[in-house]
Amino acid sequence: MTITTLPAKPTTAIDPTRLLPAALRDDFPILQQTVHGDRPLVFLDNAASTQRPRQVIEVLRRVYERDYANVHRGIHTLSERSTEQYEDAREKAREFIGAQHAREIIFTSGTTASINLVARSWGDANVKAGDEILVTTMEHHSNLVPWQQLAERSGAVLKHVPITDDGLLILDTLDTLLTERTKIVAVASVSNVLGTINPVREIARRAHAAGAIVLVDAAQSVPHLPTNVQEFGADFLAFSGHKMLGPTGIGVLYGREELLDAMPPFLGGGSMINRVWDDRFTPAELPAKFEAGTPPIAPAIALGAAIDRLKLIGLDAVARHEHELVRYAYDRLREIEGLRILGPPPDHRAGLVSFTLPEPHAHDVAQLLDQQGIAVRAGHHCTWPLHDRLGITASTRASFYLYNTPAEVDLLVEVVAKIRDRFRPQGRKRRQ
Ligand code: 7TS
Repeated sequence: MTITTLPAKPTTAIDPTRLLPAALRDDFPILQQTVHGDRPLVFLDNAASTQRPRQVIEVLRRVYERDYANVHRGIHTLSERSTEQYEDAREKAREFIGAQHAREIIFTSGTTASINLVARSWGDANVKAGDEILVTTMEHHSNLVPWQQLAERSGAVLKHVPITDDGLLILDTLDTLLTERTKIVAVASVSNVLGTINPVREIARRAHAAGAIVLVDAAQSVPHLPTNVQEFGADFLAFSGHKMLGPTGIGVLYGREELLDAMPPFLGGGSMINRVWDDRFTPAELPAKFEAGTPPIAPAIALGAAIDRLKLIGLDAVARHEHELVRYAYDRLREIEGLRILGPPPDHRAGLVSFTLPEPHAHDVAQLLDQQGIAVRAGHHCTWPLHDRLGITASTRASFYLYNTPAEVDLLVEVVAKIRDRFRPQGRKRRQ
């Protein structure tokens, strides 16, 4: 087997030199509140959506108060300002993920829209009956259902790379799963439930050797780990602004220029055309070809501001900070009797940890945590097949970002331990 689980090193103490400055947190007005009376808000639901710093909120406000107009249309001052800032944001996104050309950056409404664009446009043009689409057992529904729909439309076969009980991809299965009929491999760079960091570069190398292309669902990695599409060998890569300090309604599809060039437009309408006649049209050049209608102008510009912020802090430093928190959380949560952590040890995972308790149900755990001011997510996290594979119906997830602190992890662990104790079967209550 290519991947083996390393034993976790029980080094529970936090190394403060690996943490980001605590003052960063002061930039996030929303984190400065109490909930349920006097409980300071502990926001550990960052894999669902992160919060925005003042710098991003300020840019949104400046755009709407001073610069806003539709882009690529009017010959007037505000339209020129908006267009320039919108295209600047595209350039920032390009640089952030190491793409070669700004025309390879398509603004969408988010990861889901980006993946659907590829499944519809590239998929319908390239995938035929009997072809194969390869995904993994740990995909978010956003990187699964569009491929199921494509398989349904085309008659292609959907296959899955399986995982170990520890939530690692079993890469040896690629030997048989990748065939000359495989057209595309769609894989998450980081799992939103297991936290597993997948070996995307290795998967891409093997997919390319088999003649397939690769789409990387980077919703959970671009905000947290340094990303370079060329190092990944990604043909397509998708991510969302709202998971990386930016607004909702904005996301990115990166596509290799020659693939995007050959693809038919997905949505039709304004902006995506070169010329229209009564009965036909010719499409615009990239990236406009895939940006029909009025785009999310202010959100795109604010995503640029979020990228500026992340670059200033440094993605290496963000990754180090989150690794320290997740390692600490993993080591401490493991000490709670009966608690099952989903996914691999910290060395293979990004900054989140999902778990189950024998009692109570994950939703109740989340509700009890909320009463103490701690926001987590519970449920299947849009990964139903993964939960089936793990033999569970729901889990509770704590997901970290650059503003979280070791003290917040301590509180999480303390409250989870209390919940566990309170729901222990009668007669087996642990002595305090
Ligand atoms: N892919 C992954 C790996 C994700 O984690 C998510 C969202 C998506 C795609 C979809 O992103 P969207 O911005 O288009 O919605 N994940 C989650 C989550 O884990 N909890 O809420 C949303």
